Amino acid sequence: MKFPLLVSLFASVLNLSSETGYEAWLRYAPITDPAIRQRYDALPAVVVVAGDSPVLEAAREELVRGVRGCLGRILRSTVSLPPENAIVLGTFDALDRRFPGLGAAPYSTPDSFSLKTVKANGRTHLLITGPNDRGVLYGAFALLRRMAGHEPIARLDLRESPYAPVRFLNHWDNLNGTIERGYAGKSISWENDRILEDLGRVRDYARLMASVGINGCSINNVNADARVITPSYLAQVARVADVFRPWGVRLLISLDFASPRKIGGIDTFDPLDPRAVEFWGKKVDEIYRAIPDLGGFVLKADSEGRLGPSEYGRTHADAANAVARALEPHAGLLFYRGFVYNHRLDWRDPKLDRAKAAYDNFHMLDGQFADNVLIQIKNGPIDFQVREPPSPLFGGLENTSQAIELQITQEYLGQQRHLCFLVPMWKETLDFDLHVHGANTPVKQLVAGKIFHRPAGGFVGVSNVGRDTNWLGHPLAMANLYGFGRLAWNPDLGSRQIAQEWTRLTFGHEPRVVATVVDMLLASWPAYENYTGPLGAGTLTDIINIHYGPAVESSEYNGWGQWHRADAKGIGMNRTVANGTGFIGQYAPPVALKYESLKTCPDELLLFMHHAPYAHVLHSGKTVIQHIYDSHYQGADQAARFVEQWKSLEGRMDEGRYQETLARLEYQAGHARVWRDAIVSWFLKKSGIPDQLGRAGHFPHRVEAEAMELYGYSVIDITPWEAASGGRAVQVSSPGRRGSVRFRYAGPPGWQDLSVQYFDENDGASQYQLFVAGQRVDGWAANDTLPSRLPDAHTSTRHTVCGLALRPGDEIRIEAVAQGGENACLDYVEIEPCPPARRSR
Ligand code: GCV
Repeated sequence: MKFPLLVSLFASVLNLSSETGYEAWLRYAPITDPAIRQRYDALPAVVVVAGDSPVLEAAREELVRGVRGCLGRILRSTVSLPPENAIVLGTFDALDRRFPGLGAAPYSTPDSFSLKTVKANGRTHLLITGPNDRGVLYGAFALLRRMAGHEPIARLDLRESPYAPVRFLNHWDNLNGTIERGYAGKSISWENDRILEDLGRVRDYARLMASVGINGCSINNVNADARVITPSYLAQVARVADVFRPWGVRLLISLDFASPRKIGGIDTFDPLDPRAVEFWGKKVDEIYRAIPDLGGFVLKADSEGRLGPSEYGRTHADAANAVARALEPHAGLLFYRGFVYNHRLDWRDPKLDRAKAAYDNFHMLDGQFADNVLIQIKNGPIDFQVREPPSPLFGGLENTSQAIELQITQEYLGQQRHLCFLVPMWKETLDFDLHVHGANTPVKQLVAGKIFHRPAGGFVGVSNVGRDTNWLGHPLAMANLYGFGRLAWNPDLGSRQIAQEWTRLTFGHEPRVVATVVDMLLASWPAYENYTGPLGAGTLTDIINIHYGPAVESSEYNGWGQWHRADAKGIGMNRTVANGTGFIGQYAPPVALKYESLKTCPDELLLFMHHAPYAHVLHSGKTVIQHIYDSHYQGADQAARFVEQWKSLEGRMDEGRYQETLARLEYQAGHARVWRDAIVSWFLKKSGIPDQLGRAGHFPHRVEAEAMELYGYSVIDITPWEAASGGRAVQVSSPGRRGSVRFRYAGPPGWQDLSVQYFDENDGASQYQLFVAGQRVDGWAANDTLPSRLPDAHTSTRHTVCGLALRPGDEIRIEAVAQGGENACLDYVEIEPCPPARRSR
């Protein structure tokens, strides 16, 4: 660090005591700059609430809390208008009744709000109003967001309405407390088949949801356990609904479609069988007795092994309507998932295509669904890959309501170990014009029901926050939850604006921090795409199970249909109408024409739409194969740059979040190299075409572990082979579970960084020590919890020791003690010159 004194002075001015991330964007950090504080001098000291609902009470409490946090002032609460300026909270009706003459002009869209400064009887009041209590609550949060964002609030006259009525979250929490595709600890609601006793965290989560306008949340996995709607569970689930309620969040439940048979005491779940119909009628009435304001249900049927209407030869409309009709009297909604596909496709048949499934299954049923059914459609036609076109089904439903499903939890996108800000990706889909009937029909308008005037519609985000203190594991991942809420409220907001808002609220207003974090956020999805899946081919990860590290062939030769068809000559799915699967024909002509032709298909989706030879020249002027090489090197470099960018913020934020983020970014930089090397090596071997820049397959700074002197170690093959340098690694094989590897340094004398690439499985915590010329220079434990118990692409990781003064002939020795199921596997050692900047410090 160049100016330690300056930085520490700066830190003390900013009061940088450690934060955990638990408060997320609702920190209400003290405003210390007098020029900024002055903006709030005229804020009234009194808050008046017209009405006494729990939601209004939450709004009042939040205002008191926020103003106290930002300004250190405690607002006085009253129920009648005081003889001084006041903040007045209430619905338009209540304000009109209680304080006629204040001039709150009504506005009818549910959940909308108005913030208005009015003059009455010589006083200046700030009115926070809306057509319903929830709108008032959102108005309170909006005011506080402005204040925490250091924006002026004088002479306010602001109105906002949500873009769509549905702004919901889904959770894939299992009743035992685990979370399918959750990467931040256990469920905040469930444990051991019960709802947790202490729902404090659920309450704080509901507050976070409300603060960005989220108004519904399902709390159990779409791979649903039928027991969730049995009486003993319902009583517990109702407790969560009670905690959500003051925050205007309605609870939803995921259903098992086979419930009539599994828990209903009948031998059928045929949606047209009167006994099943009767089951749903009675069951839904019973559920609403327990939770009168239930938002409705989410239903995954006939998908990935879930039972559904196909069991009886019935349609998805039959299935949906059987449940929806029972919901109708209660004004409940049924979210029927469009994620229906056959995962036992014959991979040898070039005409079969999983991407076609959603449209094929639902388009022909358009108009047959009850009005309270929404088809919940994933953003792309496959499954949350790093790059997909919009699902054509968004344009295929004119007489059926729909909602878009976006994934906040980063299943295929780095599982919150990698930084990947998803708002720009979501916006590409939302802004995409599907040209339905040749008209201007962006996805956001279709899903909101604006184009075909549907009664319902909107946005669903798969959240999967967990019990990690900072909710999503990576301190920067909460930008995705925030961004989802903001886009669901207003999809016209820009990615940069959302990134800036979030950064300011989360890390404060120091200009360098804001600029750097925003830059990193905006660069992160392109970087992740660069080092994972090129040109729309898919994420190139292990698709069978973990969905994390590279595994190029895992998507091939099986029925899951995430094929990219890479072979010795080319890569990509031919989805053309002319001679491919015909998927492109599911789009309206202007879109289909663009994708069908190699001339107009955008590079980034080329391999989603076409099978192209490696020598095919892209619009960028590069060949496909050279793009694969270049983008992977570029992406890994970008990931390395994130570390340097972050380090430039040291001392400019609290130590806790600084260090936690740094650790994740350093890990990411190492894993991005694993990705780079795996993909590049695989394509080099498969295509036989060399990298024009000579990088692929050449690792001049690397010494393979299998080429070292081994003591108590033996060589093993790694699966998939591209997960390890040279396809092989070494593991401890001595009965004492100890071993060492050695080699002589043969490079020039000088300052060097030495990286040990090893496998940190989650079934042990092996110990390593590094010796250089007989001197112990470092030691560490392989005690991370990466998502595999094998030495593979998910566990390959890197430990770097910087600034070693190496001399030719030095013995480099690693001594290891294996522990648990882990065999202290080593892949290679890489020795690279220290960057000059670091050397000079
Ligand atoms: C909840 C993907 C995920 C599954 C998930 C499924 C779905 O296939 O890998 O874990 O199941 O999507 O969305 O239903």
